[in-house]
Amino acid sequence: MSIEFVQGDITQQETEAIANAANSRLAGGGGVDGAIHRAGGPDMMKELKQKYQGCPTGSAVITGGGRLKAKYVIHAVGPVYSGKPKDRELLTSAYRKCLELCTEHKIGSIAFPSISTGVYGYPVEEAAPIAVKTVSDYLKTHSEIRLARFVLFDDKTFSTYRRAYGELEVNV
Ligand code: AR6
Repeated sequence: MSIEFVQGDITQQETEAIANAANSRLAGGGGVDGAIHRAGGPDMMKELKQKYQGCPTGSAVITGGGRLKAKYVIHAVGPVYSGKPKDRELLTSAYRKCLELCTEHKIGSIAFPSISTGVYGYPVEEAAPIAVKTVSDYLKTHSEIRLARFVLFDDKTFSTYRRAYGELEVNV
């Protein structure tokens, strides 16, 4: 199994799938969601509207990637940070659902943004260990996914994820 961390723009990734940090109305928005819809073109929103009536927090749905290099986009809905224990559960299940959709659709590589740590206010120091552990645990038991890559936009987010992965390795 392979987990990678890169700093950059997720819309440029050539993994088979990229994950999006969407909202439960699947209505598009700012941040990474806006960037993915702009780069992917209007077919993605059309498909979302045709196939799904929103998506609960902590879950995810899949569409084609439109004009992106990635064949699929997995639209995940992370929690709006509340400081309650439920946040962790919902963030874990958002990442997990993305990975389950990969298994279901025979997708061997996926790139993730840092779900919930922008507009949704989840402190990156808290979110990074949850994200990294959830993905790492899944990959250990699902060899069909050969690559999970975290694509982090800014320096602080990138270094926090790298550190979280280092600490995870120490603890296993
Ligand atoms: N590539 C990778 N990461 C990015 C990119 C990019 N092109 N652009 C931003 N980020 P956010 P959320 C980072 O706010 O907190 C939207 O309006 C960003 O720096 O995009 O889950 C949706 O429609 C941050 O580290 O997602 C929802 O309403 C991370 O992506 C809401 O925001 C996530 O920030 C979801 O909020």
